[in-house]
Amino acid sequence: MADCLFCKIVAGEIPSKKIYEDETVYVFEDIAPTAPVHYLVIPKAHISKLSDVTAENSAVISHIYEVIAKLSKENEAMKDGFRVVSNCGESAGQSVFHIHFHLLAGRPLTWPAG
Ligand code: DGP
Repeated sequence: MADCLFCKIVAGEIPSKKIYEDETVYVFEDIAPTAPVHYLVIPKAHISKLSDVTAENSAVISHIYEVIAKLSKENEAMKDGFRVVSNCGESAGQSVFHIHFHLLAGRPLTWPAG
């Protein structure tokens, strides 16, 4: 999508610190980390937000969770636990409208979220 920040990151037009990449998924460090591990896990193909997931495009979401599970086995900071968050819509705090999953670990994570 032409005007999407995360599409530009996937295309390499905007630099990012890559953690993982395969055919359909890209993982990179959040620019403003809130935990020692704060990655953004995104599909390469543009989906704006979680409420736009359908039977036609949901395979990549399932794959995203496989990637997260794989990363959790490889990263010592994730061994004791981690959190996955996807803000959907402005009132939930979504600021970039390319679906993304915050992957957080490396410090005690309190609950409930604010
Ligand atoms: P959200 O507020 O849930 O839509 O999360 C968007 C996240 O994207 C936020 O934690 C900051 C991050 N972010 C915004 N712009 C950039 C950027 O240019 N590069 C990187 N790596 N992260 C960004």
